[in-house]
Amino acid sequence: MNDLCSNLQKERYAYMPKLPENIAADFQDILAEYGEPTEAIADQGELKKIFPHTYGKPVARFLRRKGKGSIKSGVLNVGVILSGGQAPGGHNVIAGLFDGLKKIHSESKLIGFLGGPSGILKNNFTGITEEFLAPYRNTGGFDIIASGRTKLETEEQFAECARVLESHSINALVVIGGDDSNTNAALLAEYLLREKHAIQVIGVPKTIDGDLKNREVEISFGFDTACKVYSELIGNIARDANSARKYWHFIKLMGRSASHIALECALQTQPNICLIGEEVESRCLTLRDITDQLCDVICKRSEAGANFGIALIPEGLVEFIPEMRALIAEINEILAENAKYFATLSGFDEQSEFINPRLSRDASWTFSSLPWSIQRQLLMDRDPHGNVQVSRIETERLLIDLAENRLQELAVKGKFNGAFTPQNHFFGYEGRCAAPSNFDADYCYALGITAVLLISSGLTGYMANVRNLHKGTSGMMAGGIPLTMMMNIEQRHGKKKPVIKKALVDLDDKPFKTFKAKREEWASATMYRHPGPIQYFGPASLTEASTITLQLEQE
Ligand code: FBP
Repeated sequence: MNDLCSNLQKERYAYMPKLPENIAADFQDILAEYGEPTEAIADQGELKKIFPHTYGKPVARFLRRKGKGSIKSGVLNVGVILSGGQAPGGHNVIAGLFDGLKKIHSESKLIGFLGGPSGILKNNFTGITEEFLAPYRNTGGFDIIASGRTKLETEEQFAECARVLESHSINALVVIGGDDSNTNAALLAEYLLREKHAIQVIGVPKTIDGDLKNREVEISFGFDTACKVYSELIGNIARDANSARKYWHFIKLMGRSASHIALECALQTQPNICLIGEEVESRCLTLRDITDQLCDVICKRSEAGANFGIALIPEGLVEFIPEMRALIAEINEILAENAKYFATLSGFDEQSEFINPRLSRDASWTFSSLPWSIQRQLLMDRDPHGNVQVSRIETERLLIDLAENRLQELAVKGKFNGAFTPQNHFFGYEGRCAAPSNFDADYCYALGITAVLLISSGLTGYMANVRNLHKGTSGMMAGGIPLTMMMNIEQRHGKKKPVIKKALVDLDDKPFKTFKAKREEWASATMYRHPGPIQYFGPASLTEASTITLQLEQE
C-alpha cells in the first residue's frame, strides 16, 4: 500500500467479494454438470462449418457436491488479456483468476499480456503475483496490465498467439472483452483445437455499454458502475438546473452503439428528454424530426415558465439517424479505399474537398448542412475496425446548434418567446474506471473464479457466466456457455462473418416500455431523481442495488 492510496481505496482492499453459493466451496466439492448440445441463435448450418470443433457444446453449470467434485487439481498456467475499452471490475476478474488458480494448485501461474491482444503478439507480459495484484483488488481501471484494441482475427495472428502461448507453457488464455473480442476468442479456440494446440480459450463478458447480453448473459460487467457514476452526475446537474433555472443541459452518454446507458440513466434520474437511438432508427426519424421533438419540449416547458431542462443523448445516436448513417457509411468506404492518399491531405479544407465530390447527392447535402466542427469530426481517424469514433463526435453540440436555429425560426413566427441557454457535457471516461460497485466487484471476482473452474474442467470456446444476478449469492448460478451459442452471421465491411450478436435496446422489453410510459410526464413536469454516489458501505438497499434495467428485465 503506498501514500497515493485514498482512504476509500484502503478500505476497498479489505473488501472480500461475495461469491455465488455454487462456487463458494472447496473446489474438490464442485461438480461440473452439462446440459444438452446447444445451437447458435441463427445461421446454425454455416456456423457449424466454421466451428466444427467447438460448435454445439453444452451449457455447463457448477454444483456443490460434497466429496463428488469433478474439478481437476493439477498445476495450471493461464494467460490473460484485457481487450477494448476499460470497464469497472476488470481488476477483480484478474483477482478471481489468480485466487482460483492458487486454490487449484499453489504452483499455478497467471501471466498478464500487456496492452491488450497485441501483448501476446509482441510477447509483452508480466507474471502476476499476490504482491503485484494486492494494490489492484476492488479498484477500477485496467492499469494492472493495460488494455488495447488490436484485433486478433487472422490465421497468422492465431499462429503467432499459439507460438507465444506455448513458449510460456500456457494451458489456457482468458480474454476479457466485448462482443468483438469474444467473437475472436471463439475463432482462436477453434483454431487451436484444429491445429492440435493444447491451449484452451475462455471469454469474460466486459463492456460498460451493456450490449453484450442475451438469454444467457444477463449483463456485461462495468455497466452497473458506469451507469451509477453517470446517474450521480446527472442527478447533481439536474439539481443545479432546478436551482439556477436558466440552463438546458445537453448530456451525451457513452455507448458505442446501443443506448442502454442512456436508458438506464434516464430511469435513474427522470430527465426531461432522453433520446434512444434504437427508437430513432425504428421510427426512421431524421435530424429534423429529432430537432422538432427537442424544440417541442423546450417550448412547452418555457410556456410553463421553465427555461431549463435536462436532455440525455446516447453517444451512438448519429449512427441510428438514417441520413447520418448513410453519410457515415459512404465516408467510411471512401476513407477505406483511399486511406493512403487521404493521410497525405494536410487540413480539413483539403479533406472535405476530397470527400464531398465523392459522396452521393443526398450524402453530400447532409454533409454540407452540418456545422463544420461536426464535418471535421466525421473525417477523423477510424478505429481499428474501420468505424467512425462516435465518442469524438459532439452530437450534443450538433443538437444544440440545430435546436438554437429552429427556436430562432419559431421565435420569428411568434411561437417561442422564452430563453434557451444551453450547456453541453459528455460523460464517458468519468465512469469507465470508477471503483467498481459491490455489484461489479462481486460479479467480476465470480467471473474470474468461474473462468478457472471452466479451465480445470477442460473446456474451451466458453464464456464464464453468472446467472440470477439479482437474486443474491444464494440464488446465483455460475457456469459456462459456449461462445458459438451467442453467434450469428453478419455482413461486416462487405464480408459475411460469424459474430456474437450485439444486444441493442429492445423496444418491446420492460426497461424501454417503463421509460416510454413516463417520458411525457418527465418532459413537462420537473421530476428529477438524484441517485447520489455509489455506496460501498451501509444498508443493503444502497450497497447491493443492481441497475433498474436489470431489475426490470428480471422481473
Ligand atoms: P468497449 O466496447 O470496448 O467496451 O468500449 C466501450 C466504450 O467505452 C464506448 O462506450 C466508447 O464509444 C468507446 O469505448 C470509446 O473508446 P476509445 O476511447 O478507445 O475511443
